[in-house]
This record gives sequence, structure tokens and C-alpha cells, in this order.
Amino acid sequence: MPATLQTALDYRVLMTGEETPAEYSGDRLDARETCALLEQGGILYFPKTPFTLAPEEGAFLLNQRQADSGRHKNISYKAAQHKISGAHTDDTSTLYRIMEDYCRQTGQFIDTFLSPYKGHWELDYGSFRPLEEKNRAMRLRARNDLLHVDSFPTRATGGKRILRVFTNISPDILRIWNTSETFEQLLDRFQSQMKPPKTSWLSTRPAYDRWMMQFHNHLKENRRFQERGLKNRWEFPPGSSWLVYTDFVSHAVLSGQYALEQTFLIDQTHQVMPEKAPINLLASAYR
Ligand SMILES: O=C(O)CCC(=O)C(=O)O
Ligand SMILES: [Fe+2]
Repeated sequence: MPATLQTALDYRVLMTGEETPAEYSGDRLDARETCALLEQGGILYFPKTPFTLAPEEGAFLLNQRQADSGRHKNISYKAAQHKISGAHTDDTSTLYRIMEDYCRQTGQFIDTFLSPYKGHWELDYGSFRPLEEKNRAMRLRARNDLLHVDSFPTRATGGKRILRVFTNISPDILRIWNTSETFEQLLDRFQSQMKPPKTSWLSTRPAYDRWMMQFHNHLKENRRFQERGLKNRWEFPPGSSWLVYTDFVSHAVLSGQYALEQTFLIDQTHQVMPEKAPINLLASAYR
């Protein structure tokens, strides 16, 4: 990836958590400033994706079927286990190769474009999302059309930040999100309704993940918040990509089909603004 990429790419940072979202043009930002905005609830948005997907790879993905959508939310790429799950295909190796390549490209991109994070992330799962998101039948706590901040029931992060890279690979359909207030604002708003974490929680990292899971559920189960909370609507067109800290930006996907996504866990001690990391906000809130 050429060193000049940062200036050559058209991108903006769209701030969430505000009635009238601020927007920052990429040509005025350096890598550190871009990271700082992301960490404060920005969506780093590329109208034209910086990732390459060959036409035959795109066509292959659009032909994929997902296995049993009740059991698998998406098709998952598990880099550490060299494995794909949830796919229903007779060509797992092509699917694996495409998702592995997206994972490689997005990781390289973070190292060059978001250079303060270089070498300070680990890979989590990637996914391919072939199903139409509108009106998906799912258990309430699994629904992604309800506003939430991410917490994974199957994988503890221990306080690491969740950075996700999305690409809309649909040839013709927008992917539409709502976002609401940031984790920082929501913690302030709902802290009194939450059970405090166990007092020893900072030394026992699983307590962080337990609290975050409960908060995720609390938001999804809160009808008043879902109906009347702040909402900003975002339309991500075909061929666009966006990066977002989904443990901080509350979000819901309203509609769209065919997205690629890769998740990175970023060590919070290497954040530009570590004080915004949920684990540190929680430590101050429950001091
Ligand atoms: O698929 C999307 O656009 C986002 C879904 C979501 O909220 C999630 O996977 O946590
Ligand atoms: Fe989510």
C-alpha cells in the first residue's frame, strides 16, 4: 500500500451522538486526529472503498447462501481457527480465500492509515452478511435493528476496543443505519438503571464483559430509548466502506444486504484518547 494513500483517498469522519452531526473532511486530518475522532464516536467513511474485490469474487459472494439463518447470524471468518462457519457452499476454499483477503487488506489498512494502532490490534472474527437485514426474525437480544453498543456473548474482550470495518458490496442497495448517543452519553443517562460491576471488576476482566453484555441487553430492551432516543440516519451506498468503534457508537442496521465486515480488537492503552475507552469511563463512573 503506497505511503501517499492517506492523502489520495476521499474520506470523511461523520460524528455521532449529536442532533446535527459534525463532519470532518479527510484532507484536513492526520492519522492521529482521525483516530481521536473515531475514538470519540466518529464514523470513518469512504464513499469509494479502499479495498479491492475482483468482479468474479463479488459475483461469487452474491451467489452465496447462508446455512440455517436461525443458528448462524452471518457467515463468519475465524482467522485464528482458519475456519469459516455458517456458510452453505460447495466451494468453501474460495469463500475462505476472499474473506481471508478482506481481513488482510483491512489489517494492512489500519497499520498504514491509522498508524497509531500499528501492531497494537488483534484479529477477531470477520463476517459476510448475505441476508436482507430488514425484518429479520431474531430473538430480541440478537436483533441488530435495535440500537445497541456491541458486546459479544461468545468472546470476552477484557476491555479491548471493538473496531469494525464494513464494506457494502451490494450492487444496488444502500445499507442503512441509525446511530444514537455515544457510550459515554448513554452511560451517563442509564448508569442509575444498571447494577454496578462487582467491586473487584477492574482486576477481574471478565466482569467488564459481563457489564457490557448487560448494558447491550438493557439498551435493546428499553422501549422508550428505542422509540424516542436520538436517531441519526446514515445511508452507506454500494461500494462504500466505513470504520467504527461499535463498543462506543450505538447503532442499528435498518436495511441492506451483502456486506463484508472484519472486527479488530485494539488495545486500549494504545488509543489516542484512552480516557474514552469504555473500560476507563466505567472505572471513573463507578469509582
Ligand atoms: O450488519 C450491520 O450493518 C451491523 C450489524 C450489527 O450491529 C452488528 O453486527 O453488531
Ligand atoms: Fe452491532
